[in-house]
Amino acid sequence: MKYVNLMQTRSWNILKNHFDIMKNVHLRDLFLLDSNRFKKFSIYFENEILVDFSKNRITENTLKYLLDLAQEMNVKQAIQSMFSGEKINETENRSVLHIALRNRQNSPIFVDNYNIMFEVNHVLKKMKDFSESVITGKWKGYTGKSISDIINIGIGGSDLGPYMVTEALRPYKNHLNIHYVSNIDGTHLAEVLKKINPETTIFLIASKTFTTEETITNANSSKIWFLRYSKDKSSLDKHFFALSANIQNALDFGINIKNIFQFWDWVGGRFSLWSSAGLSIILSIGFKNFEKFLNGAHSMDNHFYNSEYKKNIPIILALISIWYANFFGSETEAIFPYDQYMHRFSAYFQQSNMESNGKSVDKKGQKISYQTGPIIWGEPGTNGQHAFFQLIHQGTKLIPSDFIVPIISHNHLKNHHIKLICNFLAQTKALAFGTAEKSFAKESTFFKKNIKNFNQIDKNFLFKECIGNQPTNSILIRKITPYNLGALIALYEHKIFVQGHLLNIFSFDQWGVELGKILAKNIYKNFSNIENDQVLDSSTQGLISFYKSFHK
Ligand code: G6Q
Repeated sequence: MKYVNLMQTRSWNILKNHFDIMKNVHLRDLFLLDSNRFKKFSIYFENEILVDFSKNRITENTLKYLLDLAQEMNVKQAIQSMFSGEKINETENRSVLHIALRNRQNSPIFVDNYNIMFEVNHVLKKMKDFSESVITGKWKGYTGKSISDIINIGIGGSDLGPYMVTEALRPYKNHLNIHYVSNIDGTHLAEVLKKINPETTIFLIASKTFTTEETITNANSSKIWFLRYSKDKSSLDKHFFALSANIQNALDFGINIKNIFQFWDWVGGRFSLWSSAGLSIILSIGFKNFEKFLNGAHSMDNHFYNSEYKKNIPIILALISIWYANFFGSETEAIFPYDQYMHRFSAYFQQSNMESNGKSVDKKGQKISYQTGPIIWGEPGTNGQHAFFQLIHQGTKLIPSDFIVPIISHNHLKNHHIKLICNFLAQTKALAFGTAEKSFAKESTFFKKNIKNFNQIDKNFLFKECIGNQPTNSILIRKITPYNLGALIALYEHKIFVQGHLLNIFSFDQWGVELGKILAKNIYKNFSNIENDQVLDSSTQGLISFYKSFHK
């Protein structure tokens, strides 16, 4: 594929001129001028998901120019390259095929002339059989008891995704207790081990590389802990499983070949929840629900692959993101799920987007002169409203945000859900339109009580006014079902892909993360008095000496 610098496109120049007109336009005026904005700027996905992007600082012209940019940058061709298995992860010489893991049509997909769907289906079947035997109680531990607890040991991509989905789909959960241990801080593992019985627990060691320090350390400690009870190495076969692309390392660790659930180098860690790295999800919600989850993602893949530019949700959301980051200079994007079960959703996409698009060198290896990936953050609503929303309402920063809201709740407590919805509507309305000085005064109980004449000038008005003009996307979902969650995750994955393509960066490597893995290992040598040729800076050396002074 030809690499294009987006700043050298014709559309970029048009957008630059257009921005001069748009930069001071208020959303209030855009809505006053056009009563059809909602209709014009919203898209439905299968009557299950509505994406309303009308509360963005865009006009029909803006959208047209952005879509021209996507066309000029050949986004469709890039999508085809990914879906057909081209090695678009060039710095690691790998295909990027998480879409194959949910390719429910089972159409052949080739990597190095080999149809990978055979292996994908083989592992899926293996996960189905295994999960069913655990859930039904047929799988027995070393003392003959059925399994009650699952511990997933993994970090980053081997933790965040499975944990997020297991939490988001809690209403579909069976009797098994699922625990996630990621941190190398021994506290994480120790606290989980306190709660479980070794006779009825299985350990899933989730690591694509099977070399990650945190995971291997936690896995080793778990093995030692477990063997203290079972006192028999052969009992590991009933309790230890590997979810990995590195079969040899899993075998060396002592895992039985039958207990290895493979995935492949063409599955990026942060996109691996659809692979065997997501086995904990299947154990939590059952294979049938997992299939629905895959189906939802596959439908979104089809939407992404087939829809024309102007109806393509991931493409439009990516373009809007570029609009704010590269023209308005916004540095962050927030994601607010108005659903308590989705409390890890923002954290998951924080990794996904920031690891993918946090780059500063373009595909030709040249230093980039424009903004790349945004900082992603967020917490569930309404909690955030009582915390950091203040800064969005009245701070100095432009913060585009997504509100994700289920229409039907899984829990029918009187009035709760309607109040949640009202809060979401109120927030997106206030963020867009602000509070004009006088109307705020009229609605405020404080002012009603304290100020007889509303027209009276009070200097505090200045401090109470919210200017608005903060952009939001509202993503309404009929219900958070496995199918819809699958589609929603795929939507965001594809948005990240389009952002990366437009920014002309390699989205599927993560050399910064790899650096962290190497650095910590080297420093560990200093503690273990292993000879090494590192020259440490005075700060690091000073910190090490201070630490050591307590451990003499
Ligand atoms: C994800 C990243 C990173 C990775 C972890 C764990 O895309 O590469 O978050 O998932 O570092 O790696 P392993 O699965 O290899 O242990």
